[in-house]
Amino acid sequence: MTQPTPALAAPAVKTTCPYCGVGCGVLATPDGQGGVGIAGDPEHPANFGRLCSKGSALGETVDLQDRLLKPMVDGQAASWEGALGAVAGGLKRIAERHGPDSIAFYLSGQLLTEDYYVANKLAKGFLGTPHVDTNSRLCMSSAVAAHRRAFGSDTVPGCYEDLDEADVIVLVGSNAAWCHPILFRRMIDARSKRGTRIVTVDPRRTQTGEEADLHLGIDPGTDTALFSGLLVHLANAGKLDVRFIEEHTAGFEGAIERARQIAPSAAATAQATGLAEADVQAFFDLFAKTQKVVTGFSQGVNQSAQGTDKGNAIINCHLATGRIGRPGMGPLSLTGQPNAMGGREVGGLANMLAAHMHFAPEEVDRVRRFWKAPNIITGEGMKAVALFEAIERGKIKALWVMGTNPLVSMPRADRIREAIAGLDLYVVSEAIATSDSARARAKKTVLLPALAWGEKDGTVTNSERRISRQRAFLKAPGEARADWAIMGDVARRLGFGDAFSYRTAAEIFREHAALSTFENDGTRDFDIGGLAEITDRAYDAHPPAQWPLPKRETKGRARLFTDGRFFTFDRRARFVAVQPPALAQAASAARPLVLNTGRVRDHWHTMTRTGKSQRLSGHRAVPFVEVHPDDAARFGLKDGGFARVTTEAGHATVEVTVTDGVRPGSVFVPMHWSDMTASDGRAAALARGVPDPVSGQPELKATPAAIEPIAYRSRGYLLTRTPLSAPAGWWWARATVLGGSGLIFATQEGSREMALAIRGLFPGQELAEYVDHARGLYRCAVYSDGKLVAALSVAPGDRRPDWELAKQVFAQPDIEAVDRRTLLSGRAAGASSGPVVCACHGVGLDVITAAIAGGAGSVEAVGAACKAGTNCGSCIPEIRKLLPGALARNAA
Ligand SMILES: Nc1nc2c(c(=O)[nH]1)N[C@H]1C(S)=C(S)[C@@H](COP(=O)(O)OP(=O)(O)OC[C@H]3O[C@@H](n4cnc5c(=O)[nH]c(N)nc54)[C@H](O)[C@@H]3O)O[C@H]1N2
Ligand SMILES: Nc1nc2c(c(=O)[nH]1)N[C@H]1C(S)=C(S)[C@@H](COP(=O)(O)OP(=O)(O)OC[C@H]3O[C@@H](n4cnc5c(=O)[nH]c(N)nc54)[C@H](O)[C@@H]3O)O[C@H]1N2
Ligand code: SF4
Ligand SMILES: [Mo]
Repeated sequence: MTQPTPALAAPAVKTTCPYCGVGCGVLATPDGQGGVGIAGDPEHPANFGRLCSKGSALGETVDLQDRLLKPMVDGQAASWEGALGAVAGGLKRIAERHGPDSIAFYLSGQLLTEDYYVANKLAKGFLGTPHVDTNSRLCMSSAVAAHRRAFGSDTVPGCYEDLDEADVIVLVGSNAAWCHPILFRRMIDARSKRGTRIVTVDPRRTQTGEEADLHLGIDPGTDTALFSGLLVHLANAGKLDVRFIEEHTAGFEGAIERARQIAPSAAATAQATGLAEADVQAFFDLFAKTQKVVTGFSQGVNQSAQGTDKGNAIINCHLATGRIGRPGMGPLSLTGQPNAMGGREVGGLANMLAAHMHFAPEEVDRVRRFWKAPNIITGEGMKAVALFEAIERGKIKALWVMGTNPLVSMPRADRIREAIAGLDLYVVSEAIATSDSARARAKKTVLLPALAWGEKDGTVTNSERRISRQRAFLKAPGEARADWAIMGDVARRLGFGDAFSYRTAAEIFREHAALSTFENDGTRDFDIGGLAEITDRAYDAHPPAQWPLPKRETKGRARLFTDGRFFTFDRRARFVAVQPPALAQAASAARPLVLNTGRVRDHWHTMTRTGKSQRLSGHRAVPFVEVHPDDAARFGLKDGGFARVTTEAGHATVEVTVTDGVRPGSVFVPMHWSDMTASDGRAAALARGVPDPVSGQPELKATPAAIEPIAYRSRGYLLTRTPLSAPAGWWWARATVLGGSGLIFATQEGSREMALAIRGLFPGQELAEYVDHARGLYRCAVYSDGKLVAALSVAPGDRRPDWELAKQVFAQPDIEAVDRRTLLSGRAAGASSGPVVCACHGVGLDVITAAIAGGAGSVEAVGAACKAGTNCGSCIPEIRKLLPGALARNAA
């Protein structure tokens, strides 16, 4: 097990944020009582002391509520002995009866490198199953495939400093303002310092698009046309780097020929992408005349049925201009998860072996010898979508899920649940007992309690190839153990003890580093041989470092391909002739809309962690669908009302947000809500997930969908000190509030029935009520020993509940008489501050608009007036949008 650092009066521990791929350094100061103070690490080169809203709120997520603290077998608490025996025994039996390839692992880009390494080694080298895939398949496998096609290796050529030094930053399919906030602030800083221009390419006008100098709101899925058009323009305008193309690349002729077929001119590009020709021309000119261009790309590119081609269309433009491997320029894949890159390094994807090696016979042999592996696999395994289909067909009998929640994140998630039910053995390594995937059941189900952030120890690699330490600063709670240690015990029970006798994370890291450099000699990009003999002490103290870091080097390299030499056999990069956009999502009468899915600012994925934070739960409290005003009119939807969204895969019922930020014909649903946090809000149940033919990454941004309004008789909210389950038949969403838990609900019951129901829920307690059944209104505050324990408000179904005021009152248990009146009247003595914009200081919309009305004319002035935006800055784009003149700065 890992060594927890002493908890009492401890100094700040340097660690790394467990959320996005920016990989910010965090200073964690444990308070000795299980809590922790959080600050940005001023010395970490990813963030230099800054943290976004999610990072800043980490302290609110380390409590033990809902934690899985004991192993469980078929719903019963079990000893470690019993649980490990069930896992090892089950795996052995299934391998003997059906062959090792009836066993699968589904891993995660949130595992530490050490955990990931052990899982991969156990499965691919010792159990002998190739079916090891990871949620990174859903995240950046198209970027991996595009890198490999272009560079011969999965290499991110550049680094964050390139963003500081760029003159133009193009963000394709990236809402960096919300998803990579600290990097986005670096981009905004570059704009203030050197006038860097920011261009966004996204069918939605997100907060990132709002901040951009030029926003290109393309038709969904048409990126290959845009970048083909750009390649043609660069050629026609004489902007090619002919020498670079000749000396360092191959395949230009085929690529340009194809590009000319797809988008021969700016006019044709405009036609193919749905953009105005002037905008296309402005983008082409800007790109052509600027040497220092970084093109950042994320899920609008990767999560696409043509994701790999989209990536290569972008890389083509950088190769054609020689803009790669030099400061301030290059393609930059923005990785999502904290250790997406570490997973690639160990070979966690089904089409990789280990340490950036694949399945050439000499590679297989090399890894076999290094691991002394008795059962090394010789070819690729199934990728996530195919893997779950094989589970459904009964081909896979045992599945071990680690650090991911596929019931909420895999496309066609309803089918995933059924598939799992048919497994002979389902093992889940989890930190949270109540996650949807931990609550699923198979013929035999084993839950293994994992250490979580703050308790575990190891390394993660961020988007710029920088390896940073995550360090433990809290005691291991309950019986939770490190994922690698759990796997080591299973391996021992299977008879592989010698190869898995690790006692520390450092030991695993050394082996991983040694493999990276084993018979490498510069043939493989991933080489951290310089760390292969790192001592335990040096590992503990290790500062963030970029790879490659080969033997005899002490400092990692910031950039690759500086000499124009790549990892293909002839050392030349490859242009790729991409396919024209396939408009697979062409509207049908039954499903006339295109469903896009993605993220909100303050939640992380399936909310098992950010859902614990009241600060982070304020910004968006319920699952929603964004609809353009034209579509709202067309389908009879009202802002704040409800809609049922249906696709061939499933359905969801969510609140409607009418906004012209989405295009007509396109709707957006966030991915975060699960059965744990909402009655019917899972975006993954809706996504159809057609895989990209090259990478196997499923399309999560374009599923044909239908939408219809749904009406409820009543709506309201219920605040309680401890979470309460909503009765069956309610629509509900749960959010953490200060001092307790909140439900926002809608029902077909009237205020009269609701009044009866609440009395039934709190028998014998003191109820203060406001009743006006004639108008469908009922409010109630429940007191126990004079302390406020619950508050309920019910109103007719056409009113969106506003609970900001009630939440403020509920925050303290001993409330004043005025506040008692406030709860019942629904009106404040003071005013409600409106929906939260600034999560750090809890500043609401109404307070910010009041500050602006009072004369605050800039982000800084708003900050001075009400503190909003003065801590992490994640809300600055939203504040800027509220300022007078915000609309005026939309020009190119
Ligand atoms: N707040 C927050 N931040 C996160 C995460 C989180 O859960 N919450 N998760 C992390 C992870 S794992 C990831 S992978 C990243 C994802 O980070 P992003 O990729 O920035 O986030 P998404 O919201 O998934 O999608 C980005 C954008 O792609 C757009 N898009 C859809 N279709 C197309 C298209 O055809 N072309 C183009 N050009 N754009 C399109 C969407 O409209 C959306 O605005 O975020 C990371 N950071
Ligand atoms: N519709 C739609 N679906 C999507 C996406 C989308 O944009 N749209 N995006 C996709 C992308 S890019 C991603 S990355 C995925 C993310 O989807 P998931 O990986 O499913 O989401 P998480 O909530 O991050 O799941 C991590 C799980 O690991 C648990 N956990 C936390 N710490 C530990 C630990 O130390 N050890 C172990 N064993 N478990 C731990 C958490 O409690 C949680 O249940 O979703 C994908 N799905
Ligand atoms: S940008 Fe925010 S979520 Fe991402 S690593 Fe930094 S603090 Fe964490
Ligand atoms: Mo991701």
